[in-house]
Amino acid sequence: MMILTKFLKFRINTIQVNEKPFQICLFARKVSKLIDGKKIAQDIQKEIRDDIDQWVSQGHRPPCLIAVLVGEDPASKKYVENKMIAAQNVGIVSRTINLPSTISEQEIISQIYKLNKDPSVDGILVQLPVPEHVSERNVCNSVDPRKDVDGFHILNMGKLAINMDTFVPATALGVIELIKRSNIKTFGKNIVVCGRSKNVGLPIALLLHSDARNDCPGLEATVTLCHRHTPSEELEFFAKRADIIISATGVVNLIKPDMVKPGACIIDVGITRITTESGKTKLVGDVDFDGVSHVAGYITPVPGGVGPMTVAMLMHNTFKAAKALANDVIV
Ligand code: BQF
Repeated sequence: MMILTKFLKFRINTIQVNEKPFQICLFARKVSKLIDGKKIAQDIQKEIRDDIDQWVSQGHRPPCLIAVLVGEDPASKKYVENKMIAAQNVGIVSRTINLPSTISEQEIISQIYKLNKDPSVDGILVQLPVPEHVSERNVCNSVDPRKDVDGFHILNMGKLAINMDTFVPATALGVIELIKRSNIKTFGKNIVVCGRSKNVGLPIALLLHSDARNDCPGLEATVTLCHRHTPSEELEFFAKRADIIISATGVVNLIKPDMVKPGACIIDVGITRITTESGKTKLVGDVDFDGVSHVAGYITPVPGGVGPMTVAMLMHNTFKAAKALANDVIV
């Protein structure tokens, strides 16, 4: 019984039988706690707003963020739009530079060099992905590391890898902040990260196994990084032992209820646009949400989970860049 009550929830419902109230006891499967990324992102944006208000009242100009958008990808346009709205909400001045998809790599890079030199610009982001004929690596490396609010420059990635203070890529920082603000402990825990992309999965894994003996907070987890060549039975083996599963693959329904330890925390970083039977498009994550939410202790929704956190943490990084540039220190 002890074991049962841990995972089951009793619910007393009052129903009417022959016009008399009857109390019945329902056995409900435990429903996990929803991690409301939208709400947490709003809280963070309020905090940043207050800090920026104070910064400006001390006589500084507002922070300034420039987004470089190459081409017409609708999802990318939407993401840039989300970032511009968030910037406005927190008191960051922002502008989007739209470039045609036919532009050469060299022309994109010379645009970025101009922004690097412009003292009124604090943060520069290049919306990814860039067109096929452009090297993402060259473009990311052309951003001044002090203005690299996405944290994708090799210098900042290197700093992250050795746990130095740097611009942490916004999605990774968003995932960590969701975990912290939901009071979920990572010290000595087993964490499975699915997906090893350089911009998302890898930085998440780097942060989670960070050591407090370096100059960073230190999350101190045992991290297993699974990827496309992890056999499904191995993924299942590691996932079942995980206290936290973070999935960033774009594989719909990768994380199923029978792979999850009861009470585990599930962070869904996946975003896939699907068309339902009724012909509408909607966003789904990597996690079988309806199934997993009956097993997990905590779960993030898609949309409204990690996505809004990515945007909020970009604002955090932009303010961080503005402060460091104004004080002439290197982050
Ligand atoms: C939400 C991104 C893949 C590739 C490049 C809120 C965003 C998304 C979802 C958003 C993302 C994903 C961004 C929600 C920025 C997150 O309500 O669930 C916000 O704007 N994101 C990006 O800039 O580049 C990507 C995903």
